[in-house]
Amino acid sequence: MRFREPLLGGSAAMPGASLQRACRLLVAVCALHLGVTLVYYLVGRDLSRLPQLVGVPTPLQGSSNGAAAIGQPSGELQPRGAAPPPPSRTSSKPRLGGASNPDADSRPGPGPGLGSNLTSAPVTPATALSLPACPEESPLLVGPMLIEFNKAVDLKLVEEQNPKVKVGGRYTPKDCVSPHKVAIIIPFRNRQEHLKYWLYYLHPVLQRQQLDYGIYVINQAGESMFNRAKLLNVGFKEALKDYGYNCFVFSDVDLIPMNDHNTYRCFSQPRHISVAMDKFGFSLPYVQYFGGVSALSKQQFLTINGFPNNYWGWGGEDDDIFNRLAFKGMSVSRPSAVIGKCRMIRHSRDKKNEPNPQRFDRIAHTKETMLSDGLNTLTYLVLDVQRYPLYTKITVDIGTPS
Ligand code: UDH
Ligand code: NGS
Repeated sequence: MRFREPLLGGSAAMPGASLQRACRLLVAVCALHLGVTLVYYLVGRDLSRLPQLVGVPTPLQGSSNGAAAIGQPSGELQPRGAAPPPPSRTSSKPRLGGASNPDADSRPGPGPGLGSNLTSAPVTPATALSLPACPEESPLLVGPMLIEFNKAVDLKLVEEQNPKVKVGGRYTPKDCVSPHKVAIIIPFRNRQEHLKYWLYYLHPVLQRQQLDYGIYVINQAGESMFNRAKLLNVGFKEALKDYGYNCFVFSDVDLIPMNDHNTYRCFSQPRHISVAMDKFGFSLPYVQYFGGVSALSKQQFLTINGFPNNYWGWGGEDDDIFNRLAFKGMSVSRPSAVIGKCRMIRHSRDKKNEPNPQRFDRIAHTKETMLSDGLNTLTYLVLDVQRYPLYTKITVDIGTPS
């Protein structure tokens, strides 16, 4: 009989040789087990990093700035100040905005049209869980600001000066959770120079105010008569498809606050923000005046059936909105005339925005018309959505006077 050579020398015939072999086998199995465990550990670590590399957040990463909520493209990874990325076009096909229940449109999650690819993920970013609530008044405010319109604005520089603003003009405070999820809606047509000033002045202010905000420029397509209030209705509906905004600030493009304590947020009553405009000698032109810049919570806006759709041309639509609030038993909240000072960029009257001769008759009938003219009868066609670094521009066909 021939015995195998022992692995570690010695004679197989020695007493205890079988025990020795068994021990060696056990050590070998243990080593193999350790090796396999190590390999699994290393592979597991690499796998957990993969989503980050391809721009997909892991469940725990989320996005503390909420930018993912608006379908932030991979271009965001580029350093700011690099070659300007083309605006991110999220929709080129016309979409019909119907008179559907606005609440239905605001639901997060997949849905038709723009909402399906831009709606925020219905999860709270994990980072937010450990952040404190933002204070009632931001500690970052500076008070009165010098506002002037004598130097041209370079938007590229404005981008560089506001590195925390994400594509589409979205910002979320990093150090605290803001209860104010504000969509700022700007009615627009052919006022690019004014828009540049607005972005230059407002982005720093809104960040200091610690708001969770997004900027929406609602651009009226075509040459027909301008309709400010209808554009604002469109902004309300479209912004809600992006994110769970709970507050809507409606701002003319040519109005700039002079004091950052004038917070662009909502209050328990509808808020009038532009209460002391330079062109009115820093006071109200009349007590019911609700034009320029105002803020309504989502609920306040829904309660008045949104804004009227049938004020074509200049004037009266802001008075109609005031009437709606009054008929629903609301009052107007305002800052003081000192905090509420603001400047308007001087300009001549726009073409196709001449005074509306029907406005006096219309504001005399708000009580009846507000039920049948508003969010429940709003129709429009979205022609284009562009996500610029500092704002989202939605070009829309709102039709012509009927
Ligand atoms: N708007 C545009 N484009 C237009 C018309 C209006 O973007 O062609 C927007 C813009 O945001 C503007 C807002 O709608 O700030 C309100 O426009 P408005 O014309 O009703 O009000 P505004 O105070 O001008 O800008 C009033 C007439 C100014 C006449 C001045 C004569 N010296
Ligand atoms: C009122 C208009 C409002 C307008 C306000 C200020 O007369 O729409 O003047 O206008 N109401 C009517 O015409 C019924 S402004 O001086 O800013 O051009 O907002």
